[in-house]
Amino acid sequence: QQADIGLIGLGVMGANLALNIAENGYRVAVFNRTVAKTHQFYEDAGDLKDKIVPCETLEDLAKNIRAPRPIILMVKAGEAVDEQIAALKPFLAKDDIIIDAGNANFHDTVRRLAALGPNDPTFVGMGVSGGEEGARHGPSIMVGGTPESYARIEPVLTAISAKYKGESCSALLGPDGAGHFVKTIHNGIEYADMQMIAEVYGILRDGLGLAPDAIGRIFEKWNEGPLNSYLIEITAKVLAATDKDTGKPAVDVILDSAGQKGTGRWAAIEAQMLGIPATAIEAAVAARSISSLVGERKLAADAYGDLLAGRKLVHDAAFIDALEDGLLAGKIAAYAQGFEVMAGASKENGWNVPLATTARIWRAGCIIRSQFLDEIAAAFEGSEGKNLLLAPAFVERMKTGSASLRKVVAEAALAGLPTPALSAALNYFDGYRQQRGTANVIQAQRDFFGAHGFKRLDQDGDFHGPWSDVD
Ligand code: NBP
Repeated sequence: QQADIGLIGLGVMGANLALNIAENGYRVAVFNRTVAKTHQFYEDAGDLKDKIVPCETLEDLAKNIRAPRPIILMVKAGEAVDEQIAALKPFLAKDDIIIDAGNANFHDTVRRLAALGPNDPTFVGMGVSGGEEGARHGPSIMVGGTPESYARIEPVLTAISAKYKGESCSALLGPDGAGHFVKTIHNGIEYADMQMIAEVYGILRDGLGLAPDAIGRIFEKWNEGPLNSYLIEITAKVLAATDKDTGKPAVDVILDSAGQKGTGRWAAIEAQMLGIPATAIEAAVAARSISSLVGERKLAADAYGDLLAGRKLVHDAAFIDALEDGLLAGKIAAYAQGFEVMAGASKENGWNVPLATTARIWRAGCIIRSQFLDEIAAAFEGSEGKNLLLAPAFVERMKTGSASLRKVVAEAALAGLPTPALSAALNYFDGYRQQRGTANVIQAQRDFFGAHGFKRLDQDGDFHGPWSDVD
């Protein structure tokens, strides 16, 4: 019996996705560059073996899938994808669909689609989030492609995707690179969210002198309120864990240098290219870069010493509440930025990315999944194209939440504790709501040194200033 679908790449994500597909009743033909991994995967598949067809060659893989063939590529992003497409093409027909499910840069997805000839198979760029666990039991799936391609793979994607109150977390978000672009911004938002949580952890650790288990209990409590989310939940768990070798809290033996594979940086780069502020995401990327300067940070710590003579913050219930509220306000501003970048890219590329749907398919399965995204989805219903900060429900929240965020950022600054993402979020909010900004001075400076001209508040047209009159 031929398989319903193929999957190439039995690494962490591919193997789990293949088992998920099999468990949902679809027969899946699998191939991996290193053939031994294919056999091992089959041997370990247990009850699901009869739904899996292990293949040693790509020709074998193509023969074992019912035409027209959908084939998921889950290999390392970059050249490996181009190599696999080239190797696979000779065995495929026009109606087949290659689905790149890795973390591709959307520019590559657009290029790959454009490079296909009229008799080549179709190409779909699909972002998958949720890590290993999501791939196995239900990821969030962000698809870029034609409606025809999506219609053909929709049943299997719907079946394997995460469900939020019964609703599938898989959707077609636009043509060509739209799915991979949205996945990139998802990861950028994920960076900002993680960074803001880490900043609050830093305030609790260094500003209030709390131990990891005490901080963990605070996060655990917050997880029952409006901050309820996967990231808060795992942070509480991480803080409660004990290192087996030393008996110390696990977080206390982990080097404070964050890794990054590049998607957060791509999000910041794309935002810059579009000219759309994503300062909380940029701050989060930069914070990871600073974290990696382990040796230099030691030198700087020695050079500057404790500038604030160990100034501690006041530990009371009101400040803990402000941290909770402030973190939520920071999140609102950071998510607003991420959605603005998607709206901008959507406009620029003519994608028509549905923002409410995007928020909906992030409610479960992905790393930033949360109750909060349900509120974002509701805010975008009927008001697509508007900054989240202008949605009435969020205006109400920010009216009070911004005061908490301000308190947190101000207190942290006075105690010498870094809050790059939280303060970026606050500054974005304050800049965005400032009717009379300060760019009048910038325009005057530009006109002074470069005769760039400026607009006036009281007259139409372009003007130059009286700069020659001043010394
Ligand atoms: P792994 O490192 O676990 O697996 C990589 C896979 O790519 C293996 O099957 C490997 O084959 C294959 N591969 C490589 Br490497 N180079 C190849 C080449 N030149 N030709 C053919 N196959 C090649 O990665 P993973 O974590 O499963 O990630 C896969 C994709 O999913 C990546 O794009 C990643 O960014 C994305 N992603 C990962 C996560 C996550 O949480 N890990 C989440 C969301 C998306 P081999 O066995 O022969 O080496």
